[in-house]
Amino acid sequence: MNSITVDIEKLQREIDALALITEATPPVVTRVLFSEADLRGRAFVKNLCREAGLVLREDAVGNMFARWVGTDQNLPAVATGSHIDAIPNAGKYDGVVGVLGALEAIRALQAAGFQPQRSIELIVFTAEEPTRFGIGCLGSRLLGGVLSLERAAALRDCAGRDLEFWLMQGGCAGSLPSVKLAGDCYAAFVELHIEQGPLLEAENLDIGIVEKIAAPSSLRLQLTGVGGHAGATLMPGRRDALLAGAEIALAVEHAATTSGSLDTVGTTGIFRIAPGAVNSVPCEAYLEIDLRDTQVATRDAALAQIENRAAAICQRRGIKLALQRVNVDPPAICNAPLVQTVEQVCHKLQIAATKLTSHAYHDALFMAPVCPTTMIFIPCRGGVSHRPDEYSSPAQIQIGVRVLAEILAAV
Ligand code: HGY
Ligand code: MN
Ligand code: MN
Repeated sequence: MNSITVDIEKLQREIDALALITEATPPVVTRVLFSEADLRGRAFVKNLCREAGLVLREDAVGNMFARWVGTDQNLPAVATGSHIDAIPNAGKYDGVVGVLGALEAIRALQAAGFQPQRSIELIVFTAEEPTRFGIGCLGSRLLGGVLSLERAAALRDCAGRDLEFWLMQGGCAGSLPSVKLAGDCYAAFVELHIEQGPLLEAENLDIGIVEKIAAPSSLRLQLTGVGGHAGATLMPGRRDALLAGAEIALAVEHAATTSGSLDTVGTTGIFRIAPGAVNSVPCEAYLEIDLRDTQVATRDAALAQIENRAAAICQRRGIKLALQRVNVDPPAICNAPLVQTVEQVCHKLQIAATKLTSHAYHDALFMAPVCPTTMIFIPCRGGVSHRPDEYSSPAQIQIGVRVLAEILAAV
């Protein structure tokens, strides 16, 4: 095989082009599951995969698979990939670097004359972001069989539309049970992703090799109080759903900041009220809470504290509380030999790398129980992500793709 050269100019043009496929106004990127922009983004990526001569298929929930067929079909493939869906007000690198960068890693290997023995498969996972149904990693959960078909069928978006409705919108075909991967389908899964944190930049490192992915959880709370006229409803006896929600949001912050662990992070990312008139006492409040930690015990203790506080707050304020645990997931421990292979590649290429824990979750979290898994992180400016000013430089992306190409050839 000749030397591997990453065409970073071509890759950057593709990243920039995909960023223009958005529900928002560029440079803001928003692509929610099976929205018109998400469908255009998927078509854009599929075309690039076809141009690279990859064999495409899509499963019943829209996970996309683009395979470079190897010479030995009996060997399990090596997989890579990430997501192209994006939350509201997002940037253009989260997920996309792991999809278009993986495609460029494959093209670089093709150009170097590499002929894979085991197939190399690029996966574009459906709905890594939780925006549509409130649960993240929908596609990889179903691939790994960790989301029951009953739970999947019961998912609803904020307008009450179910998964079937959105699968129709996405043009998906097939049955949900067919999505689950067979046990020995992949020899390894390696996901390239921006760090979404400050460590690599702060320590002037080029690559992070993920050993562990933090344990995510999320809650949905529907608070029902009693509305009324803002002028005529005196303060004593009010049952203001917004104020109960506000106390709960502060309880989330308190649980996270007093857990004893800096890794406990709690966010009330969605807080809607009704009826939403300045002269009407809020009778409804809807909250979505995201809580994580690298240690399950600490996360679970904080979660229980939040649930208990929410119940007590609503009890005291005469508010009806409907609380749902949307997901409570274990952390993922990445495959040590695979981590070591990435370390050796970085050493061979004289790339400054370190092992680390991912505080963000990724599809790799649900691929880890399926096959040996790790992630390759590249720095992002100021550790910023889930914002339009998210940024990784072409040079940083090029190094990540270069390392990924070596890994795909080495596994
Ligand atoms: O929220 C996360 O950790 C991921 O970026 N979806
Ligand atoms: Mn994200
Ligand atoms: Mn991501």
